[in-house]
Amino acid sequence: MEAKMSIKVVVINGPNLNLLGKREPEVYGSLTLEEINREIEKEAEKIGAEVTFHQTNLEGEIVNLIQAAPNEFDAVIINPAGYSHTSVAILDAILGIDIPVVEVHLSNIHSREEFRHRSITARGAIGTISGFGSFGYIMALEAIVERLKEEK
Ligand code: CA2
Repeated sequence: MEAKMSIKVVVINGPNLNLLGKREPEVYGSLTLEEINREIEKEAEKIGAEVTFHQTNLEGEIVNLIQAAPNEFDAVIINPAGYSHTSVAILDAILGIDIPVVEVHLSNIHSREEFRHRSITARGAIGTISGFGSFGYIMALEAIVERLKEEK
């Protein structure tokens, strides 16, 4: 019998998201990044996906992670955090890979300060989820699994 292959997804979180749960809970929720990752992992197990997590405060490291993603993974979930609004380098890295990328924001970037309304990096994503807190990562995972099933 052929073994069922699970969909492999890398979750990349950008600068300051290591502070989740420790400051600004009214904006970003009270869960730590570790707790959010456990929630994503639980969902992944249910739907037959495998998830790997990275958090970095460094723009170039995000670029490296995105470039390397297709060697190991079927899709990327990314919250580029503050770099969403500034980083052409991260956008270019996303545009340079041929696996689906979903952008997630915990907060609703459109209801916040004007400088957050535009995400430069989102142009490279198949879709963006913003404003649903940590549940956004779960939605992103489900969207990816559905999209990859459709493509088969
Ligand atoms: O809503 C999101 O997920 C953001 O990507 C979060 C970024 C922000 O710059 C984007 O506009 C929207 C900021 C992440 C900072 O996270 C912190 C968490 C706790 C305490 C301080 C910062």
